[in-house]
Amino acid sequence: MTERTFVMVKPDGVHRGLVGETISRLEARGLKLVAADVRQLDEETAGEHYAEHVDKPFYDDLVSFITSGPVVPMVWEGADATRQVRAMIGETDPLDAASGTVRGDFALDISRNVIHASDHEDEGANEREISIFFDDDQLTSYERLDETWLYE
Ligand code: FUP
Repeated sequence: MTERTFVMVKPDGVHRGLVGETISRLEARGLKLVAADVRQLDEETAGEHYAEHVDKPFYDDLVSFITSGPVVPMVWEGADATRQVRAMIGETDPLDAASGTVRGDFALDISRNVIHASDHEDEGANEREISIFFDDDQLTSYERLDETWLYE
């Protein structure tokens, strides 16, 4: 099913120059970039994004880190985009993330794992997260020229 999913390069990924690498991987896979931005999050947005973790011991560090520098929030579209992207970013803890995934190739520490993507096991997380970061009119609809070669 064609769907949209939310992806964000975190401050460590931006500072380490991994924005292009991340976009390249998703683009080459065939996913379609429909929104992207560079911004620094305020505490309110960070709190909304990480609301499910508010009672966790790592919450304060999480918010302080994600607001500490620039992030690159994006929306990507494609068949089963949420699951496809999650497979490409790897497990939350880089120690468990397979080589070939973004976290498995570029991260060592769970709290500096380069990238966020909506979880396909959390029903509706993709749409909910997209709406925190983008208005509907910021999501661009277009066809990629190679779409006939990406899908049957
Ligand atoms: P993910 O969906 O893979 O980004 O992971 P979670 O939503 O479970 O966690 C969000 C972020 O919290 C992770 F990216 C890193 C951070 N985290 C910790 O710092 N320590 C933990 O024990 C678990 C998560």
